[in-house]
Amino acid sequence: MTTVSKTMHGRVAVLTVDNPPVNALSHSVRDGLSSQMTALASDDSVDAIVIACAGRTFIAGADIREFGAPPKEPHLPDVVNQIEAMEKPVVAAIHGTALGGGLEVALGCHYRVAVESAKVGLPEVHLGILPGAGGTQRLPRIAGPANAIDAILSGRHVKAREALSWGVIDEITDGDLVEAAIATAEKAVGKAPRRTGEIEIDGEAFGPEFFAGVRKSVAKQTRGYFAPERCIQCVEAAVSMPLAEGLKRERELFQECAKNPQAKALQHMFFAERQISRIPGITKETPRRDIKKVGIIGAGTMGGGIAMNFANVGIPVTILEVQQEALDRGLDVVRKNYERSAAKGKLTAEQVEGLMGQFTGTLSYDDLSDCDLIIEAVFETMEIKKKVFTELDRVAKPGAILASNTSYLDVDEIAAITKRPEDVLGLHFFSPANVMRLLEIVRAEKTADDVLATCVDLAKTIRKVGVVAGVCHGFIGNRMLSPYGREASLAVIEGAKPEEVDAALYNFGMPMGPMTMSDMAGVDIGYLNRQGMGRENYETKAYDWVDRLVEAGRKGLKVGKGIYKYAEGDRTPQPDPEVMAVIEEESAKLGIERKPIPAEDIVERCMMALINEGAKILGEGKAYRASDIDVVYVNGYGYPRYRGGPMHYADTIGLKNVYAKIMEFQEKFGPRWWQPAPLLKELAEAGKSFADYDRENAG
Ligand code: TC6
Repeated sequence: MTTVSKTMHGRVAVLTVDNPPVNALSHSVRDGLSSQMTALASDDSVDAIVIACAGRTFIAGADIREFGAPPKEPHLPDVVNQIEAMEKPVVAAIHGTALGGGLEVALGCHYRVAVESAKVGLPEVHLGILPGAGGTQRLPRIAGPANAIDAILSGRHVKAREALSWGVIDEITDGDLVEAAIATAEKAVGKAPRRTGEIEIDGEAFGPEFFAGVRKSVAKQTRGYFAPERCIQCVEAAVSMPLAEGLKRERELFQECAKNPQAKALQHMFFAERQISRIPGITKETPRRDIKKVGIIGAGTMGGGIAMNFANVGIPVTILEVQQEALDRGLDVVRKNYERSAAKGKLTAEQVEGLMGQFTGTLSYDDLSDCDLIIEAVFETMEIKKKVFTELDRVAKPGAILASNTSYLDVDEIAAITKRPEDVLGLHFFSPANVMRLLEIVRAEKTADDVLATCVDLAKTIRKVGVVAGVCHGFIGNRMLSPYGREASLAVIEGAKPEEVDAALYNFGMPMGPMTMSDMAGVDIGYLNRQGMGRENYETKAYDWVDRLVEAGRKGLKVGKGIYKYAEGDRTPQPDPEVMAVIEEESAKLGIERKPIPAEDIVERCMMALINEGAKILGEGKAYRASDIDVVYVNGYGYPRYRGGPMHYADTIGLKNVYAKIMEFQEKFGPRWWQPAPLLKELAEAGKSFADYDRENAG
C-alpha cells in the first residue's frame, strides 16, 4: 500500500503521508519517504520538497505496533539523516501533533511551518524508550539543551507558539498550511542548506552542574524508571560530542532502553488505556444521552471533588445537601481548591469566579428535576443509598442517568429500589476526585447500553480514565486491595515491622506502603467495615492488632497517631514503640514466634494476592480484560506504571510460576485465603498468559 504520495506544485514536490489513524512511521512510510528522497535528489524538475500529512495529524511517531518485531530497513535514524543531507530544501508542514519520530523527521527537514493549533513533542520516555532517531541530538541543537531536556524528560506536547520561540518552528500560518510550506520552500531555493544537525551548541553553560540540577529536579517523579537517566545521558552527549558521535551514543542508549522490560510494560499500558472504551455490546452506533447538567448529592470532600470535574469542562452542577451549613462548607472547600490553583498561577481570579458560577447549591431534591445525570456521594450504607435513590426516582426527569459513587455496595440492589433500574449504574470516583484519574464505571445487571455508552464517553470528557467493572464487593480496585492489605497485615503479625512492610512495597515502586496508606485514609474506616462484616468473614489474625490501635483512639494521620505517630503539623510517619508493643503482644497471644521477613517475601505475598484476586475478577467477567485491571491499578492505586500493572507483571513472571507460588502459599499458610483463581489455573496449565487471554477474548 502506498502511504507516501507525490504531487507537483510548480517546481516543488509535495510528499503526502497517508497512514491512518495517526500517520505513524510504519515500514511503508519510512520506505516511501526514503525512496522519494532518493528519486527527488536527482530529479531536475524538482527544486524543493514539502513533507505534509493527510488526515488528522502530522506523523505522530514510530509505529508502536511494530515494536518488538524484527526491525526492517530503512531504519528511521537513516531516513532522518537522509532528509537532512538533501541539497534541495525540505520543509515540514505540521498540523495536529508531530510527536516522537514525527518530530524527528521534522527536525531532519530544513524548515518547519505549522498551524497555530499544532503541537510537537518527544513523548518516547512514556513508552520506556528515548527519541532514537536523532531527537536527543537535534532538539538540544535547535532549542537549546534546557528546553530540550524539559521536552524529552516530560514528553509533553509543546504548543506551536512555544515551539516557535524555541526555534523549532519557523513560521505559524493561519492560511493554507501546504501553500505556506510551498512558499517557504520556494524562498529557500538556492540558499545554503540549513541543517539542524550542524548547529553548534555553546556547551559552557551546560556542564556537570547543569545536569546534576536536572537529575535532582526529576529524581522524585522518575524514581524506579529506566529511560529518563538515559535521556539525560543523551543530551549530555549532544552538548559534548560532534553529531555523528552523539547519534552513535543515542543509538546505544536507545537499544538499552528498548531491551529493558520497562519498555514493554509501558507500551502495554499505552494500548491498555486505549482499549478500555471497547465494551462488549457498545458500538459507535449505540445512542448516547445528552449530559448538559449534572446533579450531585452530598457536598462533602467526595461530592465537591466530583462536581469540580464537571464544572472544569463547562458542565453546570447543582449540589444538594441536607443542611445549609454543610452546603456552604462544601462550596467553600471547592472555592478554596480553585483559589489554591490560582495561587499557583494555573487559574486567574476571573476563571475562579467563572468556575464557581457553574455551581448551584440546593437543599431540595426538586431542584434536581432538570439534571441529565445525578451522582450520589453520600454516606456508605445501603439504607441511606436506598433512601436517596427513592427520592431520585421521584424527582429525576425521564431518561436522567442515576449514578451511585459507592465503593463497595451492590449497585443491582440500589437500582432495584427505583422503577427505572435501566437508568442506574455506579460511577466510582477516587479521592481526591478532582485529581485522581481513575473512574470505575459499574455496569449493573439492568444498566441500559446507552447509559453505559454515555458514561464511557463522559469519562473522556471529564478527562478520566474510565474502566467498566461488574457488580461485586469492591468492584475491581477495592476488591483486589483487600487481599493485598491482608497479606501486608499478616506480615506484621508474623514478624515484620510496619515500616519494613512499607519499605518493601515502596521499593517495589508503590508510592507508599499499605501501613502509611491506611493511616492516611483513616485506620478506623477498615475497622468499621470489619465490624459490619462479622469476624467469621475476614482474617482476624491480620487485623486484631490494627483494631486494638483504633480502639485506643489511633485512627490515623487525622488524629496524629495510627499505625505510626506524627509530629504536630507533619505528615511524616514515625515508628512508634507503643504500636510495636501492641503488635508483639498480639503475636504472643496468637502463639506466633515472630521472625524477620525478607522484603522479597513481603512483596511476593502481596503481589500474588493481588494477581490471584485479579484473575478471579477476570474469570467471573467483572472486568472485560486483564489489561483493564492494569489500568485500574496504575491509575487508581499508584501501581508502578513501569511494571505495567499487576496482570502484566504476572505475565512477566510467567503464569505457571505464579500458579506454583500460590499453591506453595496454600501449603504454607493454609487453603482458606489461598485458593488459586480457576482462570489462573487454566491459563497456567495451557501455558498461556493474561495477554493471550485478552487477545483471544478481544471485543
Ligand atoms: C517513537 O516515535 C520512537 C522513535 C524512535 C525510533 C528509533 N503507533 O490516542 P488515540 C493509535 S515512539 C501506532 O486514541 P487521540 C492508537 O492506538 C512513538 N498506533 O487518539 C489508536 O488506535 P485504535 C512516539 C498509534 O486523537 C489510534 O491511533 N509517539 C500510535 O486521542 C488513535 O489514538 C507517541 O508516543 C503510534 N505511534 O491522540 C505518540 N499513536 O483506534 C502516541 C496512536 O486502534 N500517540 N496510535 O485504538 C498519541 O499520543 C496519541 O495517539 C495522539 C492522538 C496524540 C497522536
